[in-house]
Amino acid sequence: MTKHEELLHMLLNADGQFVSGEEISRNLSISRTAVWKHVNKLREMGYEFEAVSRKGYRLVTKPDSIDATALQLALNTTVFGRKAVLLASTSSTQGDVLKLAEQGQGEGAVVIAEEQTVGRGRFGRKWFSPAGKGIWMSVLLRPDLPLQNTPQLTLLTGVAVCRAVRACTGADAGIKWPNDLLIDGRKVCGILLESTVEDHQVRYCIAGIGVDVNFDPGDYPEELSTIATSLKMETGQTVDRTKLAAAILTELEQLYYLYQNEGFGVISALWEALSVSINREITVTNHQGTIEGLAIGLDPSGALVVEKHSGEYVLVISGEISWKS
Ligand code: BT5
Repeated sequence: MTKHEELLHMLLNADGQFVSGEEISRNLSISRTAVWKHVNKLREMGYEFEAVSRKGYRLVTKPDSIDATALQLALNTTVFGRKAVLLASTSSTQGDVLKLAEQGQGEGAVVIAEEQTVGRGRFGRKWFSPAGKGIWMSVLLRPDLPLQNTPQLTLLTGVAVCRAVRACTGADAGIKWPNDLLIDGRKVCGILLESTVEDHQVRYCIAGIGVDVNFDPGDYPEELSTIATSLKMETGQTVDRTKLAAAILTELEQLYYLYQNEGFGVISALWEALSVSINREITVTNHQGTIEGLAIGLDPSGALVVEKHSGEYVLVISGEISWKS
């Protein structure tokens, strides 16, 4: 950690209380003048402090944007997010991570943007990603996997985001098969997993995660206003996007290593426990047509098992599901 990161760590840990200049200078082994210089460096990064003689410094506000230093301090990972590129604006973080992957960047590298101008969903759909309102993030994965198992990574990513959202905000988020997080029937997060393949083996995957964090109702365009929601709208609280991004990456790393060591079974059980799609009468629409039946659970490969009204079981690996509310 650099000195200003250490200083930030101390002030963040003080939870809004004063930390004396003397204590900072002792802990960081720097002079009082150097403390002042590092405080000013943090001010330039958007942090605001109250400085009172004989009391010291108190952190008053953090920058509104997702902050690189605070992200590193909040991460509880060894690899995921340790290489992080933070951008004010980009077309899509998926494309940025693709470039990193092609340059040979290692697993766990992340691009997070304040805004995406051409954010995308599945099947060429658009993902609305206005500045400062959400987490628009892509993560590079280099799993040793056959192509047919990549849907498991979509499910794993959904579990990671759902756990992080619940832990950080208390919101009652659930997973709609395969890739949406819903709160009270409205979409709060979408996941897009894209894979690059060679000889039926995955070269790398890019897990794209979009979470609507601090939207107010008026921030949505009309077509999303009845189907989407944000964590702020659901909890009534502005959510610290940096902490939430760090929590997502921390969950993602833990689950990803668990998956690599123990296989899909444990991820599948976690997914089923967080799912809002299981035990529902659903309609599945995909390129093969439409299927109606009861969603039973996941099979060992990660496909959704649906019991049709005829009693026949079908496995669904891609598509869209819907149900009557
Ligand atoms: C998804 O697709 O839900 C995947 C979304 C992935 C977005 C992330 S952000 C970081 C990374 N970079 C990208 O460019 N993408 C990834 P799908 O299941 O196809 O859902 C798309 C549909 O969700 C749209 O057709 C809209 O109906 C709805 N939608 C669009 N923007 C939304 C938003 N901000 N919140 C809620 N719903 C939205």
